[in-house]
Amino acid sequence: MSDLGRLEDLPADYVSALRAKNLVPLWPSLRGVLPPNRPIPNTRATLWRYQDIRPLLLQAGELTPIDKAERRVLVLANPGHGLDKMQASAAMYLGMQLLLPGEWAPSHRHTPNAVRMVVEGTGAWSTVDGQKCEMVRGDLILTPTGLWHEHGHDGDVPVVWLDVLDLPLVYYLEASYHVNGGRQAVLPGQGERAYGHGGLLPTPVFQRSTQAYPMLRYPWAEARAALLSLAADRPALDAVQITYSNPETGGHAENILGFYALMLRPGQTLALPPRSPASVYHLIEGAASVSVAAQRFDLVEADTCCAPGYTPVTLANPSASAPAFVFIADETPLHQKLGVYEVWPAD
Ligand code: 1HN
Repeated sequence: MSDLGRLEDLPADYVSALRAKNLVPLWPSLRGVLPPNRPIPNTRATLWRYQDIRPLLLQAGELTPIDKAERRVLVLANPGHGLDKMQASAAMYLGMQLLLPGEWAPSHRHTPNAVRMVVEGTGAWSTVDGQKCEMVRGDLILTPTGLWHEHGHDGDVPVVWLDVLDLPLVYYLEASYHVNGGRQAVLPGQGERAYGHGGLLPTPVFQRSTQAYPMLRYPWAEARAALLSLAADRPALDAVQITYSNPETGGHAENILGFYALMLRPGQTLALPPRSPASVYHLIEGAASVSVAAQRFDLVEADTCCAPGYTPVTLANPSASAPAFVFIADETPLHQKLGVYEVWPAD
């Protein structure tokens, strides 16, 4: 492979003449935008410990009232992208949000898709598209693009959740904006109950739902039970993993990011092959190590880490007796839709 010409190899007045006409030569930058054999990610393997986040988040609760914050969030920023970019990866944003008893985070809707993974506390709820979703540790609550959402808290302890959004991508597309609204009318019934029984879909007069997002709350009790029965039924299965899916289409729950729960059996080590999407690991229950290439993070409950794409990730459960439960978010639906999804053989 020959070295390509550098910008400095060109006469300065030629480069100026180009720039004056909004033109630039490709060849000095070609290897940067198209590196040989593998991408050079900005995303760095990064760990955010809940024990570090929690006191600082509670301090934010004292420093900034909810009406001065709208959403009281500490962003889990990846230093590889620059902290000000508020990115965990190219397409993923992560934040820890605090809602105190009696507080209300007003209704709005926006183009980026969000999900909440509830981390601690009880008594809070998120109303999405008129569905009042109770927030219980480990629950996944969707806030898909364009749907009204607000959060409230009728309990008496702080509630914290992890927000995962595709904000960096939607912002990059210059498509990110929000609209404020008034308090939503709460519709009767609990959306997830209608889809809470495997393979059985509501079909009034033989009609399937035409809602783009028919299910908004995925209770942790259901996901955990599904993982335990999968593990019990298939003792030889390595990856005891479920995908949070749209029950009407069978596809991913949201269009851009993918969401999964994984159970590691006691003592299990699970090697994942390098895949093109970046990924995020949040420990719901138990203990787990996440090794990203040569870097290893030992997660305790509520810790979160991320891995760049095209990198092998190995998960391990150090406990000899208890399973570990990990929530995973990644960029798989996006990569698949764009046709750039790849799985590489493990080295
Ligand atoms: C947002 O609307 C929420 O509704 C949380 O709770 C985090 C981060 C960026 C943009 C919008 C929420 C957000 C957000």
